[in-house]
Amino acid sequence: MRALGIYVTLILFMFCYGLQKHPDIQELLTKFLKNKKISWKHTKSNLKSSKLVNLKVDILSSYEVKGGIETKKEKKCVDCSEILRNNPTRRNKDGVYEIYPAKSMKTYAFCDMTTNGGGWTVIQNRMDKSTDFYRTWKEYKAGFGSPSQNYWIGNDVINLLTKNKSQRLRVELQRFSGEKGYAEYSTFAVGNETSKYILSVSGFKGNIGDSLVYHNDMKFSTPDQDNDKHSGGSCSQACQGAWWYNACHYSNLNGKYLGTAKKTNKSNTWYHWTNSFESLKRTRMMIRTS
Ligand SMILES: [Ca+2]
Repeated sequence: MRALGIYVTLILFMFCYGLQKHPDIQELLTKFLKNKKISWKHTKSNLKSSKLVNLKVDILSSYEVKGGIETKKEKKCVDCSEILRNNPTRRNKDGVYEIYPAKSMKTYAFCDMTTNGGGWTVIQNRMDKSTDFYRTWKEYKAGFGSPSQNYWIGNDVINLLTKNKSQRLRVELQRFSGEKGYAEYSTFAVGNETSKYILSVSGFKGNIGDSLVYHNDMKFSTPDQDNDKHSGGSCSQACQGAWWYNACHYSNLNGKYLGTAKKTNKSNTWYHWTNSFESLKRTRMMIRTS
């Protein structure tokens, strides 16, 4: 369709100059097309006299446009680190990007292109209580929320992004006092649904304490699916979240968002930072190929 559009434009252009000599037209067209992102060549011309007496002529001419408009096709990238590798101009441009965790699977992720060199795919983000995180297995599998605000990218996506290559996990937290802290793990992987999205995590460093090692090798649990080590009931239901519960937790980042620094194991909390189940103001989990 685009090629047709250009073709029609050229024909009209030629009629505007229909009374000039043909080589002039060609020259004009050459000038006209010189800076266009298309290549062209003249194919044929016909002269037809319409009024023999004063030698007024119409010139019919057709041009073939070769090639087309240049459209830059972005490569389909698996995650934010690949986006940054392919296009270094994205550095420091945080935002929502299209990613392809698998060939036929497109999703949207928030990319942190700034922190420690950037290239982080955010898999969890919480900033206020507008999004409910007390959700079913199916919802955690598929993901929910909005990448630029509160969201969980989805367990299937996390599995796809971590199954073939080693990923680093960075957890960033903020208290209601404003204080910020982080933890980084040198390896992080989540199994597939058959494994119940089992967690493998190791290599802690950071300034908020390690509240995830207790959850290493644990399966994911949601209110409607109890895969935890607590035989007396459902950790997910008791702690109002969805996590890799043991019996039950030292971290519960998908727990209730309370909006105050209240201390309860039902809240979105990271025990070893404050030695309590203090509810947090902001939480973010993001991964990157190391
Ligand atoms: Ca249980």
